[in-house]
Amino acid sequence: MAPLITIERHIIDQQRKYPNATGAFSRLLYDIALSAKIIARESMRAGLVDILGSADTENVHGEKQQKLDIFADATMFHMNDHTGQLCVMASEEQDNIITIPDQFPCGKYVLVYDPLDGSSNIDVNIGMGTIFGIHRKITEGERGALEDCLQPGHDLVAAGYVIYGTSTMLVYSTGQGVHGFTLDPSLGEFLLSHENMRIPEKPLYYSANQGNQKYWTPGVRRYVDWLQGLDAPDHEPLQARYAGSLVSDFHRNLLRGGVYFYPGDLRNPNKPNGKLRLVYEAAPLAFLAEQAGGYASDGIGNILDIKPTSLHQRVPYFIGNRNLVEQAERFIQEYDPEWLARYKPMRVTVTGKRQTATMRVQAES
Ligand code: AHM
Ligand code: MG
Repeated sequence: MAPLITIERHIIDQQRKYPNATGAFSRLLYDIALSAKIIARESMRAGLVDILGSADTENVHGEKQQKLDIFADATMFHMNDHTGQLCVMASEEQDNIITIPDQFPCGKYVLVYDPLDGSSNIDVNIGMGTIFGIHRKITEGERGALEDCLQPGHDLVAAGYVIYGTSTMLVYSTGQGVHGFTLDPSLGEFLLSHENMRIPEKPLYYSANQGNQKYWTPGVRRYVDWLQGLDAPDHEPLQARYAGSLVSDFHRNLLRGGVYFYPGDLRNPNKPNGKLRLVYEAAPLAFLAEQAGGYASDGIGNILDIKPTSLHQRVPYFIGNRNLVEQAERFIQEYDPEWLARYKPMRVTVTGKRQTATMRVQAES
């Protein structure tokens, strides 16, 4: 019988590679996995208990929150507020940073998360996910601050997601490859099922909300034509698949190859940034994509090089096989001068720093 590797064992095995590790980082990952199990259990019962449907409240983006959103948000917070590993958190569902309650000690890590991504799918039983990113504390003082949460993706020390689909999976990376674990409901354990995940070289799919095509820029429209093999005799068309749930769409493309995109558009001249949030969604998955041999871009350059200037900043997003994402950049560069003139994110390019940050935390944690 092949040995069963639980996520706990995997985390401990990784930690053993670093003689100076104190275990703080490993415990943080363990607590996130435990939060995921609780959210998974609750989402499996959606429809059976009084958890389905809207909670009649709005989040910071003016969107209606679902009850399961609130549950997932509270679970992430309560499973991580008291452990002494974190100095601050930020959630897509909260207006401001989440401080650690005064009665609990603070640690050296920062947790950013989208507790339930794709939650518009709750009522129709389509997969959703939790996305998380972990940074190191960079500010002085015991308690964390906003600046700790506004770090570029290339300073992430770990990132991951949980997908609540036909099975529940947790996929994470600490900068040493991407590893996937499937929840065995009978054991209540995440078991290693996908070691060293790599995006297949030959992609199968593209994923986008084509209902928005009317608002897309000329470059993005040409890009979709190219993905479909139009005017590209050497290029086989990709198949379209869109769940409307970023984690599900990303996970499929991670396993099968492809590109997901949610571009900026010209609908609102003052907001050319698309829909997805840099801190909670775009950067953590970009970190995973790079670790799996892929790439994520805002249409201009690496998502990981964008310095967030606000907690809920949105970014245009292209993620998946590197060649597919770079092709989007080429079309945008050539055909979208109007949009390029309006979209000006802050970039911090620090060659070589990405690896250094990861290695630093591995060595010190
Ligand atoms: P959410 O965090 O409020 O769920 O929004 C993010 C979701 C993504 O999961 C998904 O890819 C996208 O929004 C779908 O948006 P649309 O319905 O506009 O296609
Ligand atoms: Mg989301």
